[in-house]
Amino acid sequence: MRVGTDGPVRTITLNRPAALNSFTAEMHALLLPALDEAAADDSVRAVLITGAGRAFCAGQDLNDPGMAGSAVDVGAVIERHYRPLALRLRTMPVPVLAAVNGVAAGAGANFALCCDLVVASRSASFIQAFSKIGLVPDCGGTWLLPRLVGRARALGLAMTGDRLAAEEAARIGLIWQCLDDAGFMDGAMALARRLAAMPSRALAETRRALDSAAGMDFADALTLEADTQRALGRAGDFAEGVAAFLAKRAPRFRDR
Ligand code: T3D
Repeated sequence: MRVGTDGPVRTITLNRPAALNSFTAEMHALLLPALDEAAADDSVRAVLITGAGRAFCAGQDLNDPGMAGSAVDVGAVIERHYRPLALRLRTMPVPVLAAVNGVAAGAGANFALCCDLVVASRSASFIQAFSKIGLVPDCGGTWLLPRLVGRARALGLAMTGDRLAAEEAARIGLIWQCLDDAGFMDGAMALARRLAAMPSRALAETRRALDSAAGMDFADALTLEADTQRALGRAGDFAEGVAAFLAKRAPRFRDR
């Protein structure tokens, strides 16, 4: 795995291209601490995750002796690695962007979908590969898929395991945007920099409020909005955003 810094953007590149960046126990042991470290570093205001080579991530490495095979408790693997990873992504204090540069399969697809924004290159694709090996979607897939694209499409994708092209993924709302292959990483980095210049705390609260409201009735969601706005209204970024608007200048957000 490669971890880099581009101003306020922390970049994490899955780096096992020969095996399409599939997850091993060793990779998990690097990935979660890298996210924890980005979360703890106040200079980081956005995280961009991508893959080296022609793939984003092919999910679980089916050859990894530490994690696959009939003797392995697959549920324990999920509890040990994928659950903490998914929860970490959904509680980051800054926005997380998945730049899906190629195929994203199995837990690799849902790992991307756990991120706040997903952009994919036109040649990329998403595969819910689980059904082909006798499993159900994991890494948050059962929760995310129906919420993103509705039950009919979620079941279609999960049961068939068919490849979904990036353009179609954007059209049906599975991801944010499909970008041309040429200049893909520049486009993704430009979006990450844009997010990094925004009020991080408000963006993280936006994610939290949307995720929480999904399990609430309308009245409770309105209460959550009021509570969240009350807290954000007392924070520095709100004062800065209003002051910058009135002074017709660019804001300098600092809260996290
Ligand atoms: O413990 C547990 O298992 C629980 C956790 C489960 C979570 C999961 O993610 S389950 C789903 C696991 N992932 C898959 O089932 C996807 C398997 N891969 C594929 O279906 C295909 O590789 C792709 C559709 C992603 C890409 O196809 P293609 O034709 O572009 O590439 P390829 O030729 O199949 O793969 C290139 C190489 O990567 C190849 O190695 P080789 O022959 O050149 O030495 C292939 O074996 C390797 N590779 C691809 N995916 C994986 C992999 N090696 C290990 N694990 C993989 N998941």
